[in-house]
Amino acid sequence: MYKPDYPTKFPEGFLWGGATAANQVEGAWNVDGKGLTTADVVRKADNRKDMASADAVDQESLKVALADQTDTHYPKRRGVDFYHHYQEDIKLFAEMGFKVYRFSIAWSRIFPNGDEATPNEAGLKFYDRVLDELAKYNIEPLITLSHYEMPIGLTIKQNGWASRKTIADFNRFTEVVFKRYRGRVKYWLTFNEINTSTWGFHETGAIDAGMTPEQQMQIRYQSVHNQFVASAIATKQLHTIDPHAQIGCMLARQQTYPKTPNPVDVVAAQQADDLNLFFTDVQARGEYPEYMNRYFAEHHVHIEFGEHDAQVLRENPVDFISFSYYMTTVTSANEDGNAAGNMATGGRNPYLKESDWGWQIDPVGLRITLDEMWDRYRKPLFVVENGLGAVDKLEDGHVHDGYRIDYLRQHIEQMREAVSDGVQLMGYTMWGPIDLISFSTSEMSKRYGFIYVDQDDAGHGTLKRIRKDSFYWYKQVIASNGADL
Ligand code: BGP
Repeated sequence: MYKPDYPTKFPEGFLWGGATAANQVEGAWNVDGKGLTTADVVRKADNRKDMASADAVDQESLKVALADQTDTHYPKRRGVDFYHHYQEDIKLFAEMGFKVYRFSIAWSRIFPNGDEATPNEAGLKFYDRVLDELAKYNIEPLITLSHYEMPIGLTIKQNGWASRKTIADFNRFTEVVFKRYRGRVKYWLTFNEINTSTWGFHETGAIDAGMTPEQQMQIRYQSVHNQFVASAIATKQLHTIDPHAQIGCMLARQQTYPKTPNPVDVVAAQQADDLNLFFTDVQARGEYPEYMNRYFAEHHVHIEFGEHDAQVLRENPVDFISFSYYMTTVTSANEDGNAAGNMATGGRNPYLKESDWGWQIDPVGLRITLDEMWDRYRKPLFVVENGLGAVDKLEDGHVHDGYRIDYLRQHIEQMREAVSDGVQLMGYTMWGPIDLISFSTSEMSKRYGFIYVDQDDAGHGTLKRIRKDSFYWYKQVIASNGADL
C-alpha cells in the first residue's frame, strides 16, 4: 500500500479525505431504535469559548436531559441531519475526489443501552447504506469505533469506562460490527483522542463532577486503562475476523515547546510531552512506559490491572498511529506541568497567530510532530484531524473562505516536508469537510467545512448544502496528489 516517492511528493495512494463523528453530524438521535448517548446529554455552552461544557454533566443535569425529549438545549442531537442527507453529502465528498472518509459508528444505534443481548438491525442497516454509498465512489471508509459517545445506559448502570464491565460491553459491539462489515472496511480506529479521557465525561462516560482533583485523576486514568484493554481486545478481534484490515489508535497530539532554552524548561516540556505521548506509547508499544510509574506514584494514582491485561496489551499493539493536530503549546518549569497538556489552556507562543477561538496556529509544528512520532514509533502515521474553526459568511450564495485555504495549505506543505524527511504517512483527513456541531461548544457557528450547511446555533435553517471556495481548492489538491496547493 505505502510506496515512498522521495523526495518532494506525497506517496502514490495517499489517502486524502475528511473526518466527522456520528454525534456531530448524524442527528436522528431517537430514530430507528437509537438509544441516547453521553453526547446527547451535553447542553450547549453558555460561553462560546468554553472547552469544559462537554464535561459539565452531573447527576442533576443528567436527570434533566433524560426527561427532555427535544433537541433545543442539546444541539448534538440534531447534528446536520447526515442520517437523512448521507447520499447527498457523500456525493459532494466524491465530487472533491475523496479517497477516504473517516466517520464514527454510534454505538447506541447498534446497542441502544449498550448491553442488549442482540444488536439493533436498523442501526446496522444504516451503516450498510453508508458503506454502499462510499463503495459507489471508491471512497475507503475509515471508521472510528468510539468518538466521544457511549450509550448513556452504561453511564447510569456502571459509570461508563470507570468500570471494567464496560470492556466486555464494548467488545461485544466491536465484534458485531467487525463481522457485519468484514471485507468492506480496511481501516479502523478504536478511541478518538483517547488522551482527552483525562478531561472527563465526554470520553470516559463517567460522571465525576464534584469530586476532588485527586479522585478525578484516579477515575480518569482507570478509565483510560480500561479503554486500553478494550482497544487491544478489539485489535485482536479484528486481526482474527478480517486479517486484511488494519486498526490504529488516535491521539489528540499537542507538542509542548519549552518557553526558554533554560534546561529546566526543556525538562518541563519533555515531561508534558510524555504525558501526551503516554497513550500512544502504550497502544503502539504494548506496555506502560516507566516514566508513568513515577507520575502515578507522585499523584497517588493506582491503576487496577486485570490478571491478563499486561499480556493482552503486549500481544496486541496497533497497526498504525493516527492523531489530530490543531495546535502546540508552551511550558516552563514555573508553571503547573499538568496544565500544559490541555488544549487551548497551555502557554501562549508569541510567534504564532490564533483562531477566533484562541487556538494557536502552528503549521511547522505539524512537521515537528510527524518527524518526532515517526522516530519514536516507526509505525505508519495518519493525520486524521486538522482544520480551522471559523465564522463563515454566506454572501450571495457564496462563502469566500480564503483563510481556511491558507490554513490547510500551510499544514499540507509541512506534511509534504515530513514525507520528504522520510515519515511514512498514510493519509490526511481534515476535520469537518461539512459544517457540523462543534464538540467543545455545541455551536453550529464554529464551522470547519468545505461544504456550508444552512443551519444556525438555534437549529434554524434549510439544511441546504453549499460549496465554499475551499471546496474547489481541495478538489484540485486531491487531483494533483498534493502538488497543486
Ligand atoms: C477534536 C474532536 C472533534 C472535533 C474537533 C474540533 O478534538 O475529535 O470531535 O470537534 O476537535 O473541535 P471543536 O468542535 O471543539 O472545535
